[in-house]
Amino acid sequence: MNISELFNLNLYNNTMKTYLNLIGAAILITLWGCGNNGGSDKKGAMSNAKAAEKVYVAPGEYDEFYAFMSGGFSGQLSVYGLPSGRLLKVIPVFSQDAEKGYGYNEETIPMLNTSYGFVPWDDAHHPELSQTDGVPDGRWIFINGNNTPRIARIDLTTFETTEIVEIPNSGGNHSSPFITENSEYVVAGTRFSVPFPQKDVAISSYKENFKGSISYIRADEPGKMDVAFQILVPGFDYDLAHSGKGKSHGWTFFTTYNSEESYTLKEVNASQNDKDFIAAVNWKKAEEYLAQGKAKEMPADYMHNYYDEETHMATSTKKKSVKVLIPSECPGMIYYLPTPKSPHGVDVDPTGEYIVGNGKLSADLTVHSFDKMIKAIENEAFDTEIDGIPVLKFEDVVIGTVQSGGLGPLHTEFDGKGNAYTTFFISSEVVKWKLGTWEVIDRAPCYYSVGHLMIPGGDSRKPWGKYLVALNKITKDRYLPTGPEMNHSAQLYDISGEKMELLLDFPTIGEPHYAQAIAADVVMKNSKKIYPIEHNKHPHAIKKESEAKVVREGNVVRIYMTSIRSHFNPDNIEGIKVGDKVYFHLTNLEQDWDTPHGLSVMGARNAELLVMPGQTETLLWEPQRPGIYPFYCTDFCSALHQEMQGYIRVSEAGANVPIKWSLGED
Ligand code: K7E
Ligand code: CUA
Repeated sequence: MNISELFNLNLYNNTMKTYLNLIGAAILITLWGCGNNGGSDKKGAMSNAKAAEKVYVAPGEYDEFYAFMSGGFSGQLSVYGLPSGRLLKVIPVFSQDAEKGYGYNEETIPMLNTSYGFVPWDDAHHPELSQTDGVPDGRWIFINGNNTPRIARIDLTTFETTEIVEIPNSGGNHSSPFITENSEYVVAGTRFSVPFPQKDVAISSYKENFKGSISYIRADEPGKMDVAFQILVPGFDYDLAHSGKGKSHGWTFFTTYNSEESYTLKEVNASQNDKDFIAAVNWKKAEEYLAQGKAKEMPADYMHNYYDEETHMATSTKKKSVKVLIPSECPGMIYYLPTPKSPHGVDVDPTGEYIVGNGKLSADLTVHSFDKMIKAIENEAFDTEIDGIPVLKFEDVVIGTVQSGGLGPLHTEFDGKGNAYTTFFISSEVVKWKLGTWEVIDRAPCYYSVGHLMIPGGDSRKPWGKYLVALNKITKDRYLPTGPEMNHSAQLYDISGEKMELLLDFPTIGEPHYAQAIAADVVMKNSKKIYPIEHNKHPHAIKKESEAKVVREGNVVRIYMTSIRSHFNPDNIEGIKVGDKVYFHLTNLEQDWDTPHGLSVMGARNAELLVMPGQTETLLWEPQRPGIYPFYCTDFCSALHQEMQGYIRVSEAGANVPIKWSLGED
């Protein structure tokens, strides 16, 4: 929701008028009431010197945490160090990235294949670290693509995207990819309900034809990500999710809005019901039904793309069907927990007992109890049933309400010391409150309009609980102006004491909806430095310079090329003709850490290659005009980097210049 939407809503809906006027006022205060950021105004930070000391990481020293921030509409994942806020890397995931050649070179193009063909962009919201026993284990991080529903796995030994699976029967993969306690599954609920399976119907037939889907994606084995099963659910919007932990392991909780099942002017029509739901899915039960053969095999088109680290190559496999479970045929598999008005985030505390619903149009937070929920289910104390899904009674599941005094709660995380921290978008603040007593302990303003927040390990069983990062939607005057577009902004707070203390602002890339962080030592000890050349199984790899060659196969020319400081082999090539498809298969023979070589070719309608030590990558070039074309290394690799260059001669289509290649000879 953005501000203009909120104001528009005001025009349309009288019943909400008073409330929204309040919202409008709060926004005005938030955005303009704080005034300009003059040099001496510290805006909530502790004394500059004290804060600086807490975020200072001396030259050559390491940060304490890796933070992984979603790139939102950049489609990528960025890696920051905490507490310094230094950008360490941008990992391309769903979008082509010219810097690394991702999605441009032949090896990674298949990563972006979907059932719609090559889709070089997505909107990435939620990074989610793999877990063992409910604790982030540093093996992988997953992230969702919202637009063309997908989930990606990033391997944290290489910090590369290694797997992407498309989610069929979904429209807007938002409640994703929240993980189960031992990384058994990542989940994917559809934000937009659509016809299931897809078909051509009148949009006004929504209630009859549109359905939601909740998917469980097998996640614990690299290369084997697949939709294990889907649950067909009513046509609501499934917004966010979190899996249970500890005592609630085996369950996942999904927020829903639009239980009205409206399909137009949703800002008004999907805000009518006083309560929507949290869907509680017993996935262990679903597994039982699956084993009993209760699932229907339904046709579905979706892609699974996997990057093999030994062949240095991604392949796409088309999948043809999914297993679908129907709630009315699978009693005990799913329940609805009534939750005030259009909840956004749903967050489970480290003990697994408290399920926090962040009702974005409500001022208060609603906390449900897992134990109470189980008791209500055992007593069959149901209010009603929707499409075979029992609806529990609100008073049977609710255990507490946090009277926050804030407006527009979105997301909650935990510090592992009995405290919860919730973001309030409209009143632009983080509120700290106590689990069990529900009392507010502290509040800190955010600059401005915070969405998610993140505490390292803050959605796991064992949060590190030392820092909190607020991920803000609006930047305005926080940095030097950069024209109409300002980067989004993150703010780091020290939460080790009773009061939150603002330490640092830093700009981010794209829109970091959510982030996760992990203690650096868990990840860095497994970080790879090179790809051993002897393990390179790329079909067009060569292992030494003497194997360099140029081979013509009809109008396809394959250049088997090597790079090592400071030359390519070969560096003179002749016999290429207009109309040829030229493949540069470049193997980087280096076996030292941080010694990539790049390759670019004049006029190639492509990006560079950036080849890591021991890796092979391929650039496709279709020369259009005769002439002499330089190519060169793009990454300043050595004292003689500028000399790392060569020439290719391109002749007319009908020419009879023979294929010839060389390095340092006539
Ligand atoms: Cu709240 Cu996409 Cu998780 Cu943005 S979402 S804030
Ligand atoms: Cu190789 Cu620069």
